[in-house]
Amino acid sequence: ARILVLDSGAGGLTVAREILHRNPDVSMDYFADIAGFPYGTMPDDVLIRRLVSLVGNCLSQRQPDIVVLACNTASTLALRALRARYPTVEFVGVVPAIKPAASITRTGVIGLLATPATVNRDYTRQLIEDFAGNHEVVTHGSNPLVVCAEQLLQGTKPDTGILIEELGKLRTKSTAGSVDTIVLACTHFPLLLPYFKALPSCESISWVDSGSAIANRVHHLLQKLGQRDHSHSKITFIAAHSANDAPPYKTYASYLLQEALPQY
Ligand code: DGN
Repeated sequence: ARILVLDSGAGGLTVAREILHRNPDVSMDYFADIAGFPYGTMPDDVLIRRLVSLVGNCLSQRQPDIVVLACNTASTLALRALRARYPTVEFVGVVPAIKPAASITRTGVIGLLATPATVNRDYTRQLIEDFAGNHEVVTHGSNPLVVCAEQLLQGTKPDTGILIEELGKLRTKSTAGSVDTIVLACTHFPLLLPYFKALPSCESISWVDSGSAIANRVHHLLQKLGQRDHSHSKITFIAAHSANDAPPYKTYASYLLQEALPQY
């Protein structure tokens, strides 16, 4: 079975890493829509049209059995439209991990860090209503953190001042107590996790993301589809890019191979 992993850039790599870890012999196409980056500030109707057309092109060119929409901004908006348009494909969406966070928090205050679009979506509000229980959930939509994560893969270390400022905007919103659990609800953000964890103000924070749950879901679907490819994983990188943006395949590949497949 072939799987397609799609994001606006490098964020989906954090999901791809977990998928490869759990399913080492999968054949994967990684699609980075660099020309559409960032999704977090794109109008909803534009983003839906863009995704329906991109996915359509990928389906005809690469014939994936499973499409992982490795982007919270896209999944909280367009999953329904994509499933309706391409009913024979298995879509796996990546959405904020509110439910696991609700089982971890001790202070009863959860921070949701995502893109500006994701924090404002009805889908996200519904997730909070359904799964946060009595806990308080404070949110912050940050585009600067998405940019920091992209730049990190281009070799620029994140500016600690920006990390502190963006986390501060989240944490100061709580009224009931202090945030002890932060949901990384943008697939770019786990790239920044080592830098978040190194901040003195973050020593006691629990960090939650959706990566391993998505990897398990893909594993289950691969078993259901029943086709296995008993060779080493094959990863192909594809990018929608404008003439000025060189697709950073090499960086993507080295990130994935080092982090997910240390035996290579
Ligand atoms: N990685 C995407 C997400 O999970 O929401 C957003 C990145 C972006 O394009 N802003």
